[in-house]
Amino acid sequence: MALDIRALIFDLDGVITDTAELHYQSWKRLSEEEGIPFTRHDNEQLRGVDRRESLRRILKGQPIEESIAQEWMTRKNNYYTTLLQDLTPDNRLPGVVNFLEEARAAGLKIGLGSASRNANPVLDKLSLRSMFDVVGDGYSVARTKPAPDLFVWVAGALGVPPMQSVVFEDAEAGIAAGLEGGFWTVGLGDPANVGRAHVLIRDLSQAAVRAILESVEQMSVKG
Ligand code: B16
Ligand code: MG
Repeated sequence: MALDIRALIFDLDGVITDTAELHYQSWKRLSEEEGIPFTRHDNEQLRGVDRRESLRRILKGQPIEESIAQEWMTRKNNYYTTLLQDLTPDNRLPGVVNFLEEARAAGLKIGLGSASRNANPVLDKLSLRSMFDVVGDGYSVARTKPAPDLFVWVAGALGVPPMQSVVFEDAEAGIAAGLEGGFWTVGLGDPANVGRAHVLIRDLSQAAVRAILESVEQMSVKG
């Protein structure tokens, strides 16, 4: 084998569970209270980027005083954490547990790299926390996606170099972060978002760990 993949690093929202809908409902409530137009289409632009960048995108360049921005983000997060209370293991996306178990059985290390400051409580609600060796979240690094820092932080904590790790992402910002960090990347979902990834899949139920590793090995051989 030309390559020796030793770790898989997963994004949370859009890969392990679909919290994008809950983020949408929370931002929607705030935007209605503040009279800001915000649609489901706008919400797609928030995938994978942190809370401050999400607000910047919602405001579409409109300036805001920082103290007001902080109050709005706190209010939105209160709405979001209230919605998270109803999250259960049924909210795991299809194929997640099988895929993680297959990775574990193959001897791979497993990390999580989420821009969310709520990643740990979300994993707890999904009863998945114990399946990850390392959890990197919105508190782990100063610059989140599309900067590579978060995935590099997770890989470092796992003790595996980026070139021997595969990142799984549903967002353009996440694939950009993975590529910039020198990781192998698997894009889930819409190729309009993740078309730059090395490997494209629909979701984890449509993929086998072995097949992903083989695809990456073949790409590395082709150079
Ligand atoms: P929070 P991921 C991201 O999660 C979401 O995709 C993004 O929409 C959200 O703004 C971000 O987390 C921050 O979330 O407000 O909970 O800190 O895809 O990186 O797992
Ligand atoms: Mg995501």
